[in-house]
Amino acid sequence: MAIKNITVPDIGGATDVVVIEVLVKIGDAIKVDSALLTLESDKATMEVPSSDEGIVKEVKVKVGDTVSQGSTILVLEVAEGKSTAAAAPSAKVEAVAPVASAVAASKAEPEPVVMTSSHTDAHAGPVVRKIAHEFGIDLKKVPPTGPKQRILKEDILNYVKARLAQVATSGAGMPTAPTVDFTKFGEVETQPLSRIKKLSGKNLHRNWLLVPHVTQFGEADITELEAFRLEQKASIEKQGVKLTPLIFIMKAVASALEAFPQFNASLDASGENLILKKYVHVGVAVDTPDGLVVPVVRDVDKKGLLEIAKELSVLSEKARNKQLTANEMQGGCFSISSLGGIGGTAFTPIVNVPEVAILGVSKSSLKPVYKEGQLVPRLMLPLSLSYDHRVIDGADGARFITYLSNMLSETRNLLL
Ligand code: CAO
Repeated sequence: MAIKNITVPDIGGATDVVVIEVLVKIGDAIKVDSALLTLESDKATMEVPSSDEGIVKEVKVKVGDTVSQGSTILVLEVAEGKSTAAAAPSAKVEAVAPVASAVAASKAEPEPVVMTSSHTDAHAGPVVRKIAHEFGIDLKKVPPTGPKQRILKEDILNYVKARLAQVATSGAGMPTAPTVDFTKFGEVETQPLSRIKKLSGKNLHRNWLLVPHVTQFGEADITELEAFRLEQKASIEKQGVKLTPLIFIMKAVASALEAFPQFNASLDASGENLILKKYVHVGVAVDTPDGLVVPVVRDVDKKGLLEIAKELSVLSEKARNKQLTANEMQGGCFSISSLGGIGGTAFTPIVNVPEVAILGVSKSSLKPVYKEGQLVPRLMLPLSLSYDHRVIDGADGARFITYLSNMLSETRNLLL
């Protein structure tokens, strides 16, 4: 090992140039061409590279000092035989494009001192400019903390860290949930998620993040509809078909989609156009032991109640037996998620992208309703309409659910 003084090379004849940045500290392992100092003269800023490779033993200058050619910058411990000649006195001062020049020098001779124009908008040295260039950062946006409003290396690194933290909290880069060892609290069993759950989980998560959801709640008086349904039920069941409230709801939804075409639509890839659909295909969420699937009943607007009931029964049976084809789950315009056979009063369904709205149906119940001057028991059906607020305004959401409730309240609306 040998000890060597590293000095300021030829800096174009400039003397008493101010040190505005010291880029190394004791203990640093530096290579030939590593940037050591940033100097600033009246005309320009310049970075001083190392002429040797080794470990920094002592730093002889600090910010604010003035240096000239030959001033000692630091003391370097260099490996025997690795020491090069003193920094070539011929080292040039060049006014060059900062980023390109920082990487252009040959390793065979000391890298020329690089100057940057002091007339650029941001006040920063070549290393900072190189980082900014590589990360596509606009230096004007980086708050400077160096002397004379100079952007230091730490400034640009802090800026990058702050931007990354911003992205993480904005949802684009989701923060991860902590890993917990549940066995610390009691006995546990690990059960892998089904393939369907894994697939639908990803889609639900994406839809939840992508769509600004609003859920509009409503109630339909289905007293008459239920009386009609019970009248028909027995004869229809003889044909092996179940006439549940859901079939009437599908028919009412088809009518509402025709009345409010923006609900029967999708945003195009640019997000700037609405694609209005001239067909009415309705998806129905079906609960299976492996998870949720959404088969699609096509042309609901053109089909009668019995035909819809038959199709839904075939599709839900296929869903539960894992026999649905990809085609039977594609092309939906709007989805219905019915928990009416189970219970609950209301919920907030997640829009099934690229659709723009979904209807949640809960269990109907008898409620006292004030009608024509007196309280009467009516069978009320809770409805929850979630929609994509980028496409549908609150007023239209309320109009859609009101229309739907009126359709369901007047049975003949659905039969005509
Ligand atoms: N209010 C009161 N009763 C209702 C009702 C409602 N809104 N909806 C259905 N019912 C009754 C039915 O009339 C039926 O009773 P009867 O046998 O006495 O006639 C019973 O509840 C069961 O109905 P069903 O569930 O078999 O039939 P459906 O047509 O209502 O639903 C299907 C079909 C496939 C949608 C359903 O079986 C299903 O899978 N539902 C779950 C969907 C789901 O999980 N959604 C959540 C998605 S979000 O995670």
